[in-house]
Amino acid sequence: MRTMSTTETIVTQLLEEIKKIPKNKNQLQIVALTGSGISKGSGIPTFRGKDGLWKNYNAMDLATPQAFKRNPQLVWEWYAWRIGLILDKEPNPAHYSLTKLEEARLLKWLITQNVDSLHYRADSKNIIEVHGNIFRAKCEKCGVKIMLDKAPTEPPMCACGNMLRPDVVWFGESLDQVIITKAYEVISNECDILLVIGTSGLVYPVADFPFIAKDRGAFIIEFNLDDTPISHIADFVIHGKSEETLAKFVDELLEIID
Ligand code: BJW
Ligand code: ZN
Repeated sequence: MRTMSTTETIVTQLLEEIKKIPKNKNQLQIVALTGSGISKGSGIPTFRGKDGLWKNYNAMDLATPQAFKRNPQLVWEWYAWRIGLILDKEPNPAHYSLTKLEEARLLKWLITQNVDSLHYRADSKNIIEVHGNIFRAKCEKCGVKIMLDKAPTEPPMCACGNMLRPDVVWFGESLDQVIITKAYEVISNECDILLVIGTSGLVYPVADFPFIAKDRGAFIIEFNLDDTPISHIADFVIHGKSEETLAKFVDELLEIID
């Protein structure tokens, strides 16, 4: 692992590594894996750490199917509060830099654990949302899904009479089979360079993705404030706020790679 303070050095060294990949620029496949740290610069709290959501709220009371069964009103209140908070915020330079990288045809896929839609609002296209979307609600009885454009004041109801639930993945729940299969395929077979941005690497099965990519020969670059359980397998770790470091990294990469 090489920890860098300047992205210039990293980009130069990365280019040396890219030259070793037996592919030309058009075939190069960069994949991004994002977590809540990428949205911190937009003013959206992360889950863990000193200002994280789990400091003030108990995950087991709010983000499990058992919690929803016990007290759906409370769970909806919490999600409605978060929806309101997110609607007030905008994508930051880190989100936009991934859009830029995709428009340059270098970023092939963006796998996100975030439910906040900020990658969509930044106009990224090839997004795989592995933990769902906070602006979607679903009916567990009849399967209907609806979009929410504002924070609900009451738990939303389905036309079939059942209460809808947030369409996000809670602890102890399986990830959507089609989505997770696609994500594994991308990580295993369509990834030369993996950018791991703003995730603690603690939540499975996504925490395995960097390890799978590494085993399959991908080059790993991590952007985070701190070291994580992923750092020791990363080829480069760029410490700092991703809204600053990632944007700088992408600009420099695009300048040099053309
Ligand atoms: C910055 C920054 C800045 C800050 N710039 N960086 C072993 C194997 C497999 C599964 C398990 C296992 N052990 C336990 C499990 C079960 C569980 C799990 O992983 N638990 C762990 C906590 C141990 N996993 C599950 O239950 C999953 N389902 C599953 O595995 O099904 C099969 C199964 C079930 C049961 C048992 C065994 C197997 C489902 C996981 C669903 C996670 N859901 C949540 C909530 C989503 C909905 C919502 O938003 O309300 O997803 S929890 C929360 O964590 C959210 C996130 O997507 C996820 C990851 O968090 P993330 O994004 O990494 O955020 P943080 O806060 O952890 O980290 C932020 C990072 O950013 C930090 O590193 C900062 O330093 C950094 N940062 N500012 C750059 N400006
Ligand atoms: Zn229904």
